[in-house]
Amino acid sequence: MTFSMDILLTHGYFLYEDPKELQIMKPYPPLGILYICSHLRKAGLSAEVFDSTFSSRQQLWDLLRKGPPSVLGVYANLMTRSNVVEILRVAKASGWRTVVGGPEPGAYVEQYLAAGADVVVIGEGEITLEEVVPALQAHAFDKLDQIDGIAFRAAGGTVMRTKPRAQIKDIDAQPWPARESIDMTRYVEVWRQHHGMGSVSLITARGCPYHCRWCSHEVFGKTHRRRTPASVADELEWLMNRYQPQMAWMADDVFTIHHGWLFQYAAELKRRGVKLPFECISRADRLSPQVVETLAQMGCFRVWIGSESGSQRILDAMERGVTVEQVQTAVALCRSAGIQSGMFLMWGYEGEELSDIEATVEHVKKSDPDIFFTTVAYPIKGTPYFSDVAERVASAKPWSDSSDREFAVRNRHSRQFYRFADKLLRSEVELRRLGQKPDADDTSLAELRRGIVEARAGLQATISEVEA
Ligand code: B12
Ligand code: SF4
Repeated sequence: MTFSMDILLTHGYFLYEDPKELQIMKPYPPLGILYICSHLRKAGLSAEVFDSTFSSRQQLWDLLRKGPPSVLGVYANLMTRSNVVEILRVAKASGWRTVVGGPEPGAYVEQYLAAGADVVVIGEGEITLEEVVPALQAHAFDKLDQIDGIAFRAAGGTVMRTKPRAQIKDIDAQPWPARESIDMTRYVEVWRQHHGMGSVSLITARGCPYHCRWCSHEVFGKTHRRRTPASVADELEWLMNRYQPQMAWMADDVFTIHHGWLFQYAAELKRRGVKLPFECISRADRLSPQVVETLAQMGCFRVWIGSESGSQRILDAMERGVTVEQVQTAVALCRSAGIQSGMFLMWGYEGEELSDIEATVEHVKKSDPDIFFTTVAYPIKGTPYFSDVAERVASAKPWSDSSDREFAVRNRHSRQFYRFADKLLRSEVELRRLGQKPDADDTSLAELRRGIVEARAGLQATISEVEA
């Protein structure tokens, strides 16, 4: 990597240090910093990316210490906080000027500044960095107050926040992510080796206008901007020619959000004779029969649906804007079109009672998705859900060593309670599946029934245990 650069961009995700991720082995490139990199290059700045995914922190430390120091930009999300804090520490000790951005720092401005960031970028990074980089290079800290969309510590130590940065109007005019600045082939290869299919990712839009109370809107607010179908098709075709993937992940928040756009995009791919299997995320209410049929024709093989709960009362409390029946219908539609469905479920949202947990179990049994994942709700700072429970949020560890995922919400049921909820769900769903097979083995069925009895007894036994 050459060192006469205006900015080095990196992120705090080290795949080889994460035993869980090593089992999953489904890495995707950090599109945010790649978008920033291509933008800054187009603006005439020399930008490089140190992609931590396949590297070690020692390699990054060596690079930072070797210098010469310039400006370092680090992407941070809630999972990478402790790594980013360490990166900032090493960078500052080696004389770098530092900027952080991404979905987390805007919610923790004071903490990131205290951890060594000279500037926190709030919202989209492209235009803001175009202005921040020359200012930091020139050590013109007194000019920072003229740059929109940032927070920094002014002389005297007070934290200053400037006006919000206006969003980029025409996202199609932006250059595509600078994938050539990282070892993109390795991502595709890792996928191919572990899953038999090389995969690439791309986004077709920025921002989601819905308002699920636990979801972070830190970067794009509740806006929505789309690319044109032709531009997305161009990028997909380029990716196919350049990396020969067997599949793609459309990494949008809600790929099916705009039906008119989706039909145009499908027509564009058909006109070009382009078809690449893909997976995507959708809301259940954005999956009509025509949409599902179109997805199938385009090569979609799996749709991930945020189902969250089988209790309408809880979905309404989340302001999810979706009904339990819509989720069940969406899964059935996918099945009939030959598309797999994956469900995300959440335990422990405010107000959830045992009866809501039972409703979720019934809902998953009835829907019968191909795969489902559960998580215990965690309040991300900056979300309405966080504000709802802020007075009861507690962290056992210091900020720099923890994440919002580890928050305990005082007076909520204990972790053990939700482990029983999980066991109940998994055993009930498995029993239903196995019970439908004529050759089901009696011992396995008996074991699952035992598991269900144990889980229900566990739920009763722990119902009065709460998080402290
Ligand atoms: C794709 C995706 C994933 C993918 C892949 C990530 C990847 N490598 O691409 C996978 C499935 C792995 C994933 C996992 C997780 N994700 Co995710 N993911 C997304 C998603 C949908 C799109 C990311 C993306 O490409 N965005 C497009 C680019 C253009 O936006 P961007 O990255 O935000 O970048 C812009 C700005 O942030 C800023 N910026 C970015 N980097 C930098 C750096 C500097 C220096 C500066 C100044 C600015 C800056 O400028 C960029 C361009 O404008 C986002 C939601 C979203 N729409 O962004 C959630 C999101 C980032 N994920 C989120 C979460 C919670 C997770 C998980 C914790 C989920 C879980 N329970 O396991 C894990 C954590 C994984 C990890 N170890 O880091 C949250 C993060 C919330 C937070 N406060 O941190 C988000 C925001 C979803 C949400 N609305 O809640 N995720
Ligand atoms: S959870 Fe999904 S649909 Fe809801 S606001 Fe977030 S991105 Fe939008």
